[in-house]
Amino acid sequence: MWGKRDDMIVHTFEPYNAEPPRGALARRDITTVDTFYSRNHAPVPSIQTAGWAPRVDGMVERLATFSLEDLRSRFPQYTEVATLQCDGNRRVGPIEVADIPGEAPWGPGATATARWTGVRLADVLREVGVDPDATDVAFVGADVSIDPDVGEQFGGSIPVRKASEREVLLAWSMNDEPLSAVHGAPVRVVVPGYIGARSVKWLERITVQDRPSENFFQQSTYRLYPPEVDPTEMGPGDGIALGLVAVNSEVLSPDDGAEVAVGPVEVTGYAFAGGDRTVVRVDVSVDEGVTWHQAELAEQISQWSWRHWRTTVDTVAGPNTVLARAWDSSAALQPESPAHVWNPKGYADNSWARIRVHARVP
Ligand SMILES: Nc1nc2c(c(=O)[nH]1)N[C@H]1C(S)=C(S)[C@@H](COP(=O)(O)O)O[C@H]1N2
Ligand SMILES: [Mo]
Repeated sequence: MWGKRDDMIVHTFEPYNAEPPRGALARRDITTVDTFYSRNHAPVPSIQTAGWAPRVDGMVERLATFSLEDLRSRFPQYTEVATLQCDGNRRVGPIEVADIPGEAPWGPGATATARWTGVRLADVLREVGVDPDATDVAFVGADVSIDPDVGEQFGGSIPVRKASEREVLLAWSMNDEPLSAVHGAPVRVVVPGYIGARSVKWLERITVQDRPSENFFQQSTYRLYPPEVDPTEMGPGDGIALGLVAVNSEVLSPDDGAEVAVGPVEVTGYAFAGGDRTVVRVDVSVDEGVTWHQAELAEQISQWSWRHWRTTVDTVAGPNTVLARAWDSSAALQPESPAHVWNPKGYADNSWARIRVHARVP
């Protein structure tokens, strides 16, 4: 379905929400398109590229529309390797702490990295002329939520300052192939370092304005509420708007619950730091965090990408727990447990990675 591998873990078919098993992400800097998770709030819209031309409006000197051909021919083309991470990534952790009704139990697979090609949003904004009093750039996609409580197109915004950075793209290509329908064709936004929700797919409209987007998906979802509140009683603008991604990591191999041979076992995983931070260290423990040792970090392939890591741990016969925790370039460290980060919608679980393996004596 949607060009994805057969072993995707499908949370819902319509809208399509699916992630690969963790092992499928292991050891590869770039995630193949068939393995890249997909997160959708509405049915995938069918868009004819001919006739499609997103419009730029709001606090600009010149209203404009740009077809795919306009974007390709009028602006220089750039490629960025960037990781996308959904804020529901790893929600399965907080769900184990206390139930989170109505939210899918995403594992660690709602994180993936691609090579995105397109034009810089900054170049497009320069072309239309941004009012100096503008503070935010809002995006709207073509997909309309089927939830009667929502009933609007997907959208969200980022600060003008971020929108003017070179890494933010209007992309038509993923891993050197044309963007597929489920990933936002003809053109999507890619906002490296920000929660996946801001990388709006099926881009239809860009509005320069003096406040954050009023869209449901900016004001009423992707908000961090305090643990004691009932999320159904929250209104637009309540809680903290999620934006920059916090440092996070996961074990990718062996699989959680795997059987391994007793003795040395190779452990691999990813670590990711949002904003313009990078991963600088990953620690691994097999004694519940009493002692740690540093994993070997793979090269940072782009400022905006995850970093893979590997190490060898010594397992003892029977059950073993493997923990991992990453540090970023601001010296931020992952918090210990999902209980520490629990919030009523289960967003932003960046607690220590924890898997169990069973070591067998041959
Ligand atoms: N138009 C539109 N854009 C969207 C979404 C959506 O539902 N509609 N989902 C967002 C969310 S929450 C995430 S995490 C990413 C997922 O991108 P992907 O499906 O290409 O992996 O797209 C974002 N952009
Ligand atoms: Mo997301």
